[in-house]
Amino acid sequence: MAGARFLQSFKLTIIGDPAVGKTSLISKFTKGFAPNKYLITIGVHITTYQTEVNTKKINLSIFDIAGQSKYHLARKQFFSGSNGALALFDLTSPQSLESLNTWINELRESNDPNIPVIVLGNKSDLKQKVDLDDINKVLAEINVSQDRFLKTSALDGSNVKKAFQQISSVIMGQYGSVNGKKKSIE
Ligand SMILES: Nc1nc2c(ncn2[C@@H]2O[C@H](COP(=O)(O)OP(=O)(O)OP(=O)(O)O)[C@@H](O)[C@H]2O)c(=O)[nH]1
Ligand SMILES: [Mg+2]
Repeated sequence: MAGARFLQSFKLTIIGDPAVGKTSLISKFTKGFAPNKYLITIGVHITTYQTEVNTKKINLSIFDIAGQSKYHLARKQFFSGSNGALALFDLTSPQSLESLNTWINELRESNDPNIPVIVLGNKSDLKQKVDLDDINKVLAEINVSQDRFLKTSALDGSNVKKAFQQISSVIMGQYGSVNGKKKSIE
């Protein structure tokens, strides 16, 4: 139909250790505020959100994956079909940085191995306890370039919009159709 608008949908998966701030980051982005206490995610929590890349509207299904190891077995089925990922660690937790390797490997096993990934060092409002050298080392190990790393804070909102904008834009570049004929909404 001439003049019809089209909405493309993508699956964005959020990964990282327990308590790094995945749920808080999504809430800050989609609702404008982060919960003020830790509510452990069980299994997976899915939020749909409409955003824009270069004036084109896109629909994101944001999969908030539980970080706790007891949900490990269930994870792979949630990874499947992801178009992109935000991989979080906590800037106050060296252990959460080390864990990124495992998270990324699992994600790539269940997807296009070239799936776009942006790494976020979250809790930038707190005193950082992770060395930049160690961050760069892990980025090299997981084959993510340094321009795909951002420090964020779900608490004060720093770089939160930028993180979702950047991953949306890379996803569109990699998986978006040229004329937007994936899904008609009119
Ligand atoms: N200071 C600070 N605290 C944060 C930030 N993001 C999250 N938190 C706190 O960290 C704790 C864990 O946050 P969640 O968002 O629930 O963590 P999660 O990664 O979803 O954890 P799981 O669901 O168990 O995988 C909560 O107490 C949050 O308030 C941040 O940017 N700065
Ligand atoms: Mg959570």
